[in-house]
Amino acid sequence: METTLLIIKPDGVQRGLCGEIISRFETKGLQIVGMKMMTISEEMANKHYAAHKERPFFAGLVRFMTSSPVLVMAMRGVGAIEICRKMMGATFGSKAEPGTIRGDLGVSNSFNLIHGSDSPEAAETELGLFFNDGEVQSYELANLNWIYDASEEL
Ligand code: D4T
Repeated sequence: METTLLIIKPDGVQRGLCGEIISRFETKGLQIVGMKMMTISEEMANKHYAAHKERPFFAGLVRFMTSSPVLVMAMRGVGAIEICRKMMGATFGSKAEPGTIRGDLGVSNSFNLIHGSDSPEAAETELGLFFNDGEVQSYELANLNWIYDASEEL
């Protein structure tokens, strides 16, 4: 099992797309193990997007991510990191494939609705940044045996 960090960005919250986006992950068979609404501070946004510090879009990205509340989620499943990234689609809404969240729900390149960790290392760091101890839950999914074929995936 992997746990990944997802953020429904300010545009997703403001456009009323939280339910639609969460529903896609739930119906896929992923398990929500953490969720909270928060307004990201400038300090947090700087940390989260530190890798992009020198990029020309960095200031706008930090302004956008701190402009309005976001919904932060911890999502768990076998291969959850890659599955979520695929479901999100390519970075730019204008380029993302139909069937993906960004491809179906947006056209903007900077307002791209959702963030998802892109590696196990990033997931660990980002979960630590956005969730405090005890905020990510551990519980058994009642229908786990119908989501995974226990003889193969687990
Ligand atoms: P995040 O990190 O938000 O999940 O997005 P991606 O992993 O898909 O894309 P990224 O890290 O390359 O970019 C982070 C964030 O910056 C915005 N952005 C990106 C932008 O406004 N202009 C650009 O040219 C790029 C490359 C969009 C996502």
